[in-house]
Amino acid sequence: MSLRATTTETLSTAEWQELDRRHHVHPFIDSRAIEEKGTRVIVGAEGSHLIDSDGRRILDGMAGLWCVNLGYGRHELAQAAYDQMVELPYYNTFFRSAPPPTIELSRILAELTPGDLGHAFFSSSGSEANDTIVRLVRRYWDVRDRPTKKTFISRTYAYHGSTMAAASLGGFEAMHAVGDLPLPGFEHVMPPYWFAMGGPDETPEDTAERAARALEDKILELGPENVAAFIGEPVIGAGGVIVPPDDYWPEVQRICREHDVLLVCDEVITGFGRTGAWFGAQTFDIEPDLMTIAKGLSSGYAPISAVLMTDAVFETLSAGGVIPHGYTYSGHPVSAAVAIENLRLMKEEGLVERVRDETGPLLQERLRTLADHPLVGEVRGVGLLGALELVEDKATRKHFEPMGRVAPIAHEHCYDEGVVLRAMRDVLCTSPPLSIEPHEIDELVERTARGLDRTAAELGLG
Ligand code: PXG
Repeated sequence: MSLRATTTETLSTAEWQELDRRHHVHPFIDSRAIEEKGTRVIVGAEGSHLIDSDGRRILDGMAGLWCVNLGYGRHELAQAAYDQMVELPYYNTFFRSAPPPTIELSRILAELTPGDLGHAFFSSSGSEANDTIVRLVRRYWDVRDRPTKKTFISRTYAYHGSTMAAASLGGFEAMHAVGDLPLPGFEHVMPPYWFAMGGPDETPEDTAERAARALEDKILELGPENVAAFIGEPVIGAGGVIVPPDDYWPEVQRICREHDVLLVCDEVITGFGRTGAWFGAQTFDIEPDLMTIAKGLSSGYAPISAVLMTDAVFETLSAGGVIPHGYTYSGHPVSAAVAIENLRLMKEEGLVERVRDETGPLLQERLRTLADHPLVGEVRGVGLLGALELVEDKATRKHFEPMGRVAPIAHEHCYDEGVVLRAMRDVLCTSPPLSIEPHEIDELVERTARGLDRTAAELGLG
C-alpha cells in the first residue's frame, strides 16, 4: 500500500472536502461551486483512469489538463526522477553552469522540432514560457535596431496562460477583467472559428480566409514597423478545440514573413503527438520562428516548459549581450530527466505514429457518430483532440442562452457516467492520454453519448 493510499484512508471524502474548502484556494477560483458541490478528491490513477476518494474509476478524457500524454502510472518516469534526485536534485543554469540532463534535453528538442528551432530556454510552465517570449522577442527587435516593433498580435479565444503577459496574449475577456489586462502592446484578431463566427453563407475556408485577412489588416493598421510577432496555438485548445482549415496557417505564415513579423506557435497542447505529428506546426505545414512547449514534454509528471527559437533568433539575441531573464527552476535537472525519459518512451512505443494512424482516426470517427445527437451542432477535432459544440438549433448554429450553461451540465452528467471532459462555453472538449486504448476510445464516446442523453433529458429535450 503506497503512502498516498494510506494517507487517504485516514480521511473520508467529506473530511478532505471540508479541509479543502477551508484552506485551499483553487485556480480559476470559484469558491461558491466548491462550497455547494464539494471538491472532487483524486487519489490515484492508472493508465487512462483516475481513481477518486470514493474508489470510483473514471476515464480521463482530458489527460489531466491536456498533458498526461503517456498515461498514468509509468514507473519509468518515476525512476528517472528518483535517479536524478539522488544524483543531483538541483543545480541552476545561471552563471555558466548546467546539469547534463538539461543540456541533453536541449539537444533532443533541437532534433525533434521542425525547421531550425535549434535552441531551448527552459522554465516550469507554459505561462512563464510565453512571458519569456514577450521579453525575448521585444529584445530581439531592439538588437536589430527596430525598437518600435513591440506589439504582439494574438487571437480571441486563444489561451496562452495566466501570468500578466500570458493572459494579455490570451483572448478571453473574463481573464482580461482580472488585473486590468491586456497590458499595452497586445492586440487580438479573430480566429478561424467557423461555427461561431462564420456567416450563414460562409464555408469554413471562407471564415479562415477572413481570419487571415484580419491579421494582415491589423498589421497594416498598427504599421508593420510596430508589430513584433503573431502568436497562435496551431489548434486553439482551451478555447474550445478550434481546428483551422489547411490553408489558414500557411497563409498566416506568408503574411508574417511579408511584413517581417515573427511567427510564434504556442504548442503547449498541440506539441508531442497530440495532433498526430510531433508538433502541430508539422500538421499544418509551417515553420515558426519561436515555439512554446510544456505539458506533454514531461507528460505532466514534472513541471517543465521551454521556448524554442531558431538559430537566427538566437544569434540575434546573443549579439545583444547579456539578457537579464531567467528562473530558479530554468532547466531543472529532475524535470529534464523526466522529459528525456518521456520522449524516449514515446519514441520507443511509436506513440505519435499510433495517434496518426490508429487512435486519432478512431477517436475522430467515433466522435462523429455523435453528430446526430439533438444537442450536437458540430463535431470537430484532429488527432486526439476533439470537441462537441452544443446548440439549441443545429440548422442555424444557435447556442443555448445564456452561453456556457449547457456544457457544464453535460460535463457533470458525463462525469457521473464515468468520463471526464472539459466544458468551455458550450463546447465539450476531449484530449485523452495518447496512450489510450481503442476500446477505451469506444468507452469514452459511449459514456459521452449517455451524458448527452441525460443532459437533453434535464433540459426537457429528451
Ligand atoms: N499555452 C497553452 C496553449 C495552454 O493550453 C498555457 C499556455 C499555459 O500553461 P501553464 O503551464 O502556465 O498553465 C496553456 C495551459 C483549461 C486549462 O481549463 C488549460 C490550460 C491551463 C489551465 C487550464 O482547459 N492550458
